[in-house]
Amino acid sequence: MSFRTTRTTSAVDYVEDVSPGSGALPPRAWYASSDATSYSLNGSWRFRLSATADAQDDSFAGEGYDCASWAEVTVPGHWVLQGDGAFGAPIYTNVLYPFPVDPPHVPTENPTGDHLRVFDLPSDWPSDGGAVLRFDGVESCARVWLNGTDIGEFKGSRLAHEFAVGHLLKPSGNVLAVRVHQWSAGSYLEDQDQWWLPGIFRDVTLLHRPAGGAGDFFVHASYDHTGGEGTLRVDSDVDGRVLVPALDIDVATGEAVTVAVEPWSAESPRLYDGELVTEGERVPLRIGFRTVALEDGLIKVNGKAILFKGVNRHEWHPERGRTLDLSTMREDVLLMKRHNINAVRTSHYPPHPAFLDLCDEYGLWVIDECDLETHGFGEQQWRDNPVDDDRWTPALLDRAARMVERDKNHPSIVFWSLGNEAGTGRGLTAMAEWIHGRDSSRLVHYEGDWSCRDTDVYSRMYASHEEAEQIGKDLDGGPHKRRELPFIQCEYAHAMGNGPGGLADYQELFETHDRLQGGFVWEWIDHGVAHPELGYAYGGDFGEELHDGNFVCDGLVFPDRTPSPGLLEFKKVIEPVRIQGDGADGTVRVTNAYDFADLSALAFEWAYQVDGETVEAGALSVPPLAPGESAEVKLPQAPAPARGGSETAWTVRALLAADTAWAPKGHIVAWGQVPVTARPVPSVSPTGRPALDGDRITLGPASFDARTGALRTIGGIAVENPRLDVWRAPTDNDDGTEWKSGINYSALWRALGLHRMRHRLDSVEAGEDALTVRTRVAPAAQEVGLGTVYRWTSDGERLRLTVSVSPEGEWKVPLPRLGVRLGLTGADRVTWFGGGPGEAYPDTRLASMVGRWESTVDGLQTPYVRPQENGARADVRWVELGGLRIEGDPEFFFGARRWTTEQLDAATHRTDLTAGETVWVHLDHGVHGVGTQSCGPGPLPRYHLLAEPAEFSFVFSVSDSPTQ
Ligand code: IPT
Repeated sequence: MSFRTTRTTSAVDYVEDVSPGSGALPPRAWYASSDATSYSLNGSWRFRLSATADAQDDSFAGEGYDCASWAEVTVPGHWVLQGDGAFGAPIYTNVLYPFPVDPPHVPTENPTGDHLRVFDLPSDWPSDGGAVLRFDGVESCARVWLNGTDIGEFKGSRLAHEFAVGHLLKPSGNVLAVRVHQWSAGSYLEDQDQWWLPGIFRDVTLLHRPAGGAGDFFVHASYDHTGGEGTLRVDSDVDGRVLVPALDIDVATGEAVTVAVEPWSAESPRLYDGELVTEGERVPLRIGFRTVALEDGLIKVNGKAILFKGVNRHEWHPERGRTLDLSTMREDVLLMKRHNINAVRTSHYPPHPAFLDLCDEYGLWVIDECDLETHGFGEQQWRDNPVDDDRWTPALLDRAARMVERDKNHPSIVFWSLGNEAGTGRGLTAMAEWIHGRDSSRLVHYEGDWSCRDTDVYSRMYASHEEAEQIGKDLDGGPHKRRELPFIQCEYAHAMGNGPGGLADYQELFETHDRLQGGFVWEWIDHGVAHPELGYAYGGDFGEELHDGNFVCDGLVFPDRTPSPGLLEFKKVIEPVRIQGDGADGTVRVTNAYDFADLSALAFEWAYQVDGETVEAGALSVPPLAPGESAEVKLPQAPAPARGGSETAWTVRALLAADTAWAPKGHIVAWGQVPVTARPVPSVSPTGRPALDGDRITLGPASFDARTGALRTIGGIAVENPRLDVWRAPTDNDDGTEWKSGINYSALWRALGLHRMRHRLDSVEAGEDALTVRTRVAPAAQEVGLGTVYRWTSDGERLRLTVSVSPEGEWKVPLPRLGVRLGLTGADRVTWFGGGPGEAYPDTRLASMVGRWESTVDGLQTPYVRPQENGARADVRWVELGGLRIEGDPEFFFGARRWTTEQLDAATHRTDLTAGETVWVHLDHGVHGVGTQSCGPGPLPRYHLLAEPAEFSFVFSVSDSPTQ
C-alpha cells in the first residue's frame, strides 16, 4: 500500500497566503472612549507550544477543552522571552531571513503558540450594542476563535486588528483561543533589523461598542500662520457634534470652523481638549493645530522650515522585548526631550499607539513608519521582491491603511513612511498613491528609492559629511524631481558601541544649508537581552545558526535606558541655544537655535572658574531672543584670580526657568565655556642628578631599574613602568568597514601587529641632569617602528618624563593611540582637572566640559554591551590617583581600568572582565577618532591620529589627596 500526504488542503494554508487575512474589521482610528466600557484581556494565558503550524487540531478552541496540562505565559509578551528557555529562543538577524527565501513559503519547523484565555464579562458589561475584540500586535500571524467560532486570521505584526464579536459573547465562561505562528508569508514583509520575537506582544482588549457609538473619524486641524487661525473639521462615519470648550467650538461633524488658536509644534505642543459626541458615545479628542507643507523646496510646519534633531526608535525592553508598558514609553519620551531631541522616526513599524499620544503631549515630530521591510531580497539582487509583485500589493495596501487609519489623528505625525529597506517597486507606489489620496495633510517618506518618485523628501541613510554637503549645495544632480526636494538623513551616525563620532560636523552642515533639514541618529536603544550569565545577550548568544552579533546593540541608551556618552554628545551638539565667545572682550554671544520658541522659557547663569573650580556664580540676563536671533551679552566684571598663574574661564548655562512637563526647573538645556587666561605650562627645572645605588638608579623622588631604565617607584609608590602604548581594544566602529574607502581600521591595525608591539631597549644613559632611555617599539615581521626616547628629569621633588617618538619606515595607517601606559596598585579615587564628566574622543568631545571632576576607577568605565575601548577623558591638565599627581604638557587623554587593553580586547561581554590588582593608567598624547563606520563613514581626516614625530611630557609628584 502506498499513500501520499500533501499540504494543499491543510487547515493552516493561511500561514503561507500572501493576503493580509480575513475576518477583521476595516481599520479605524485608535481611541479610548469616555463612556464605552472596555475590558483588558492582558494577563496570564494558558499556552502550548508546537514545533509546526499544523501539529495540533483546533479542538482547543472549543468549550470545555481541558488545558490543565498547559503552561502559562503573560500576554502581552513574546513566548521566547518567557519560560526560561522552555519556549525556544530569540533570533537576531539584520538583513538575512533566518529561513530559506522562497516566498511565500515558510519552514515546516514553524513554532506555533496556542494561547487560551477563559473569561467572564464584568458584571456591568452592557447588554446592548456590540463588542469588538482588538489585538494591538501579534507576531507574525494569528488565527482567532471565540467560543469555538473561527473569527478570522491576520498578519501585520505591529498593526491593530479588530473583530466584531458582540454576537458571540456570553456573560461567563467565554473561551478566547489564539493560535500564533512565528513564521508566515507576513514574515517576508517584516525583515527589520531586530530580534525575531513571536507572540501576542501588545494588548488584547474587548471594547464595548454602544448603539449609536462613534466609528472611525478623522480630525483635520490646520493652522494658518499668516492670520494665526486654526481650522477644525472632524469627518466622522457616525454623525455627531464636535466640542472644544476652550475655543467655544460646538459644530457638527463634517463642518469646518475657523478660530484664533495657538498652534501645535514639537517645541510648544499646544493641545486642545475636545470631544466627539455621537448619539451613543463621547470620545475625547486632543487637537493640535498645525499645517505641514512642502514649500520652496522645504519641509515647513506652520510656515517655517524645521530642522529634525531626531532619533530612530525601535520598541525595546531588555526583559520584555517589544512589549512596552506606558511608563517605559514615557521614559523614552522624557529622555528624548531632556536631551534636546525633537523628532522620532518609528523605525521600522508603527509603535504602540500610546507612544504617539506621548509625542503629541510632550512635543516630538514623528515620522510614522509602516511595518514593512524586505531587506533580505537584496541578497538576491531583489529578485522576487514582494514590493514589486502585484500578488502582494493587497497586503502592502492593508499595512498602509492600518497605519494611516490607526494613527491619523496625531498632530505629532508629519510624515508617513512607506517602510524601510524594501527596494523599489509598484507595490510601494501603490501605497504612496493611496496614502497621498487619503491624507493630503502630511508628507510621504521612503528612503529606498533615490529617484523619489513616490516621496515628498529626498531621504538617505549614512550619507557622508562630504556627500551631505554636496546635497546641501545642490551639487548632487540626480533626477529632476529629487533636485526640487529637501533632504533628510532618515538614519545617520550609527550609535554602535563607542561613538557615534562626527555628530558636530554633521550638525554644522545641517545648520549651514537650508536644504539639509536634519536627520535621525541610528538608533535610540541597544536591544540587549537581559541574560543571567552574560549581562546582556546579543546575536549568537542563543545559538542561532545565522546571526549578526552585537549589531543589534547600537543605541544612544544602554539596554536599561541609561544614557550613553553618545546621547550626552548628541544633546550638546543639537542644543537649541548656542553660547560662544572668546572671553577676551567680556561678552558671550547667545543665539536662539529653536525653530519656533523664543528664549523666554530659559534662565541663564554664569560661573567663573579658577583652575576648574567655580569661585563665583550668578544670573545672567539674556533678552528673549526670537528664533535665529543672536545677542552679545555682557558678562560681569571678572573676579580677580585667586592666585597668580591660574587658568580662568567662564561657563554660561541655559536652564529651564520653570518646571515643564518633561523636566524640572533648573534642568540644563545648553551651555558654553569661554576661556579667559590660559593654563601655565607645568615646568620642572632639572636640578636632580641620576645616581646609581646598587641595582637601582635614583633621581629626585624616583627609583629606576639600573639595567633597563624602567621606573619602579615615585616617592615610595610602586609604579609599573610607563611605556609607550599604541593599542586600543577596537571599538565597534574600528571593526567596521568605511562605506566609501573600504577601510577597516582594526583589520589594518591587527595585520600590522599594533596589538603586539615589542619594546627593544637600546640604551640607558645617566647624564648630568637626566636619565635617558632609548628604545625602538615595533611589531614582528614589519620594518616600521617607533623610535622612542624617555627622558627623565627632576627638581628633587617632581619628576618629569618627556617622551619623544620618531616613526621609522613607511606608516600607512593611523595609530589607535599614542601615549604611555603605567600600572598602579591601590588606586581607586580619581580627581582631575580637564574635560568631563564623561568620556570624549577627538570627534566626540563637544559634551566634554572643562572643570574639576571626581570618580572612582570603576566609575570611569562606560558599560558598552560588547567591551571595547572606552572611558577616555579629554583635555586633562592633571589627574590624581593612587597617591600620584600627574600633570600633562600639553593636555592629554586620561583613562584607567582594572584590566589591561588586551583583556578588554578579548572580552565579548561585560561579565568577561574581572578586576585585577593593578589599575592600568593611560596617559595619551593623542587618540584616533571614533567615526561611525560600524555603518557609514569613518572619522573625518582631521580626527586621524597619524604616525608623525611627537613629543609630550608628564610631571609626576606625590599627591596629598586620598587614594581610596
Ligand atoms: C540600516 C537599516 O535601515 C537599519 O534598520 C539598521 O539595520 C541600520 O542599517 C544598521 O544598524 S540598512 C543598512 C544597509 C545601512
